[in-house]
Amino acid sequence: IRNATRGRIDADQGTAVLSGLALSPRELVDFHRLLIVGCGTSLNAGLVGEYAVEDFAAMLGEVEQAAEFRYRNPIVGSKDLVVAISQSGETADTLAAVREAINKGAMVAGLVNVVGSTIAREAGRGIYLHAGPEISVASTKAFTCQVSVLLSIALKLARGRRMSLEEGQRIANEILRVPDLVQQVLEKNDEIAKVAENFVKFDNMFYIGRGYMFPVALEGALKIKEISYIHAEAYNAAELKHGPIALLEENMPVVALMNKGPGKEKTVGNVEECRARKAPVLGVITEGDDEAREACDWVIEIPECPHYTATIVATTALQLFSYHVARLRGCPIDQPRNLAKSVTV
Ligand code: F1P
Repeated sequence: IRNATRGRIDADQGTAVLSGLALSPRELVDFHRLLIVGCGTSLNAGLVGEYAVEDFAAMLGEVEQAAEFRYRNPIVGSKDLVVAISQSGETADTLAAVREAINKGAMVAGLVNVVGSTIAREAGRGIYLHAGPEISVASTKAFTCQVSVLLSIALKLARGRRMSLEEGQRIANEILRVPDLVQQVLEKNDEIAKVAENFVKFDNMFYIGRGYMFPVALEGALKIKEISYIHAEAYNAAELKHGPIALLEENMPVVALMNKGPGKEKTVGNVEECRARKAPVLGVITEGDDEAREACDWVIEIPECPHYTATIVATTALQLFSYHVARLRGCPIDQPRNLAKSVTV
């Protein structure tokens, strides 16, 4: 994370890495919409970006599945900045979305790990994440760095539009706390491994969260699917009532993102509804939050932080949780079956 943001975030300048976007001052304030495309983990990170752009900068953000983009004649043009996110920089669907956006006259930037990759070259402008190569097939640190940079972009856009210097600096300071908060989560490794023991026997899981915690639920479910082969679905917590609730029973554990922040009380209510239907619940909660703890069967505690940075902190906890479930189930964690590092067809 320190690398991705180069340790330098201040509210007024944004980060050094943002210069890769190569937006003129006029383009920076003029463009109408930040449209983010990606696949898999990169798509989930993009959703955090959409939320942050609308939350910080009050401008139109949108995230779209790169794999759908070219099949639906999307409306995109010169007033759009399209940010294509890809760890490998080679994902075929994301590359196709880049080409579609360029053909339609949009400004296109890549957010990639791999220097010189096809998306980086064709996008023409962009930001390298400096996250280093992913050793395992499933993306982990790429997500962390993608979200760090997306938060920084949102902050930069906010400063260009409406946000005061004080407010901007407050957010910048929160982003700079993230490496230490992540370190605190990593130090809970043994506790998380213990919680994971309870999940080895399950074949299905739900993940729920609302607001910024919804993309975290999506990424948590993706990681457990990819490396432990447990079928998992993520919903925004309110959506649970609109169908999925029919599946709740004692063999359908629910991972609930209940850390302190907007919507937490409502999510605690959803957890009570799950447990009333005998579904066991693992809560990701804020340290010392007894109300949330009592609502759950098991908890993973994370340090207190705003929801926008909790996207990284809570995801790290869920990555570690998935790792231990996969390990206990005897899965080949770094080389999951059927998955390729870059999906180039
Ligand atoms: C996208 C992605 C990864 C996933 C797996 C397959 O890759 O879906 O998120 O973990 O590696 O590819 P990328 O476009 O970010 O390289």
